Amino acid sequence: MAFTQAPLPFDFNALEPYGMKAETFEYHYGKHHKTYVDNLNKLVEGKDLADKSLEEVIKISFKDPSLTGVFNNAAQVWNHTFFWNSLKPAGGGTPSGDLAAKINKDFGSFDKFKEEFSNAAATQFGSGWAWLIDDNGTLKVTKTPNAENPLAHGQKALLTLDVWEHAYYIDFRNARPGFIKNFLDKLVNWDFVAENLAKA
Ligand code: MN3
Repeated sequence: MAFTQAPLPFDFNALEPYGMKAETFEYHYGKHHKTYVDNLNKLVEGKDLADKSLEEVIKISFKDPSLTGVFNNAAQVWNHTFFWNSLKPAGGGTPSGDLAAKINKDFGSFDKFKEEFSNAAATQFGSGWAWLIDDNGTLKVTKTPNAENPLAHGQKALLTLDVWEHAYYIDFRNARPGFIKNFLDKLVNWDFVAENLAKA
């Protein structure tokens, strides 16, 4: 059974009032993300891996140096779907309820979380991802290079930001810090983060 690309959870132009053009999604969803799905399907065709879940493929291939290509594409399929869900029109601002309390407890304050997340996203050298994760019950900020993700490390992802240059070049050119600030101010889907936190 082939892996499929999950639909984008909003229209291509839905984030235009919030700093991200339709053109970004035409390329990032329509070309980059789609290519990872197509490459993954080619790499696992006719193999046992083709019948496993995407999450299983990520965990298995991360531990096997002969499956680096499979890992890179499988993880990028998963990471991008997770990233689209981390965004919403008129998002950003502050979380509420249990999630807000947990952030305050584990980071000291929401501003401290924002500072740590911004710093991780800005200092990931080259391509990669910034994450908010649940690591055995404690919220932490991490960053990963290239396709690597919390799943591969046995951690639960709650929120991500793609900091590959293709993620921000159309809207922010080379200015990654502007992209990070815009994400936190206007785009974070805190409902998605709260749902992930509540999952077993
Ligand atoms: Mn990307």
